[in-house]
Amino acid sequence: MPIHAILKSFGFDENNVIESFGSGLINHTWKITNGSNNYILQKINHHVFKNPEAIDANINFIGAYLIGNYPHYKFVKPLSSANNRTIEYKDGYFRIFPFIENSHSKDIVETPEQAYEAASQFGKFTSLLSGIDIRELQTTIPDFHNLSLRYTQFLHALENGSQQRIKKAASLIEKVKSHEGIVSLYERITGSNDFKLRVTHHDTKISNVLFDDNDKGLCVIDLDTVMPGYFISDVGDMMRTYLSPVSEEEKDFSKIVIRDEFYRAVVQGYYEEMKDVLTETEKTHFFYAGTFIIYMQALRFLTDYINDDVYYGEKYPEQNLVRAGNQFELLQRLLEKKEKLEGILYCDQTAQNSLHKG
Ligand code: GN1
Ligand code: MG
Repeated sequence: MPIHAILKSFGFDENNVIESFGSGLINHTWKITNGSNNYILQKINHHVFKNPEAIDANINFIGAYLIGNYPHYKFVKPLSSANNRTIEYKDGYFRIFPFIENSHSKDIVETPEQAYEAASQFGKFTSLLSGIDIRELQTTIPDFHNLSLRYTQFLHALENGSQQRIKKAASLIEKVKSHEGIVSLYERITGSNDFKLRVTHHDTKISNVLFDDNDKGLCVIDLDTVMPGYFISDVGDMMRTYLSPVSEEEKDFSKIVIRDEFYRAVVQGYYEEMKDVLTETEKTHFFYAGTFIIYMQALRFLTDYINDDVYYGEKYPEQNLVRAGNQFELLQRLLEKKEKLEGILYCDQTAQNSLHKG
C-alpha cells in the first residue's frame, strides 16, 4: 500500500490511523493520526495537475516569502521528507501537512460573518503576496480560469462529444450561447492594463479556509491552484459558493436563491483587505466576478457532461448535467439582482457601514 511507504518516507513509524478526509472532487485526502499528532496526507491528482513539482515549488516559494515577511501569518507548511523534499512519489505524488490544532474548516457557509471572515482571508492572502514578482510563480494548471478557452472547449465538445447527451442538454446549450457577453467582457477586461495578474487562489470555497475556535478566519489552505490570475476568480468563486444556501449538487433548483447579506459580506471582507491593491477599474467589477465564475462553472460541468464525464466523473447518472443546470439557475438568480447588488460597492466610506453595525 503506497500510503504506508509514503508515511515512512516522511519519517512516520507504523502506528498510524488513516481516515479519508474532506469532500474535494480532484485530490484524495486523508487524516493521519500518529500518537497525539494529527496530519493531513494528500495525493495529488496527476491527470489534473500535470506538473506536481510546480505546485510544490509554488507552495515553498510562497511559504518562504510569508514566513520571512509576515511571521505572524499562519502559513501551513508542508512536512519535509527524509530526502528533504516536500513532495514524494509512490504510485502518485503525495505530501503531508500538519493538522492545525484548535482550527476547523466548514463545508457550508451559514452566516454572513463566516462569509466575511473567509473573504477577508482570501483578500489578505493576495494582498500580503502583492509584493512578489508574479513571474516567479508557476502556472499549475495552464488556462485554468481562461474563460475564452473554456468556451472553445465547449464548442469542441459540441462537435466531438456524445450526440445523445448534446440532445439532452439542448436547453442548457442555448443558455450558454445566450450569455456569450460574459465571455466577450472577460476578453476585454483581461486584455486591458487595468486588470492585473496577481497571486490568486482559484478555489475559494469555504472549506479552504481555516477558522479558529471563535469562528475567526485563520488562514487559507489548499494552495494547489495558487498561480497568477485575476481577482475576479477568487471573488467570483466565493459568490458562486457562498451566496446560495444550497450547493452545486442541489437538484431542487427552487432552493437556489441569492442572499444579499452574504454578497455584502463577500465584497466587504475582500475589499477591506484589497482596497489599496485593486485598480479603480477592478473595483467596479465585483458583480461581474460572480457572473464570470458561475458561468464558467456551468460551462465546465456541461462540457464534461457532453464529454462523458471524463474530468469530474459522476456519482449518479447525469450528475454533471444536474450540476450545470444548477449553476445556470444560480447565474439567472444573480443576474436578476444586478442593479440592487451593484449598489453594494465598497468605497472607504460605505465600508464603515459594517456588518457588525447591522
Ligand atoms: C474542483 O476538487 P475541488 O472540489 O477542490 C475544481 C474547481 C471547481 C470545483 C467544483 C482543479 O475543485 O475548479 O470549481 O471542483 N478544481 C479543479 O466543485 O478542477
Ligand atoms: Mg481544490
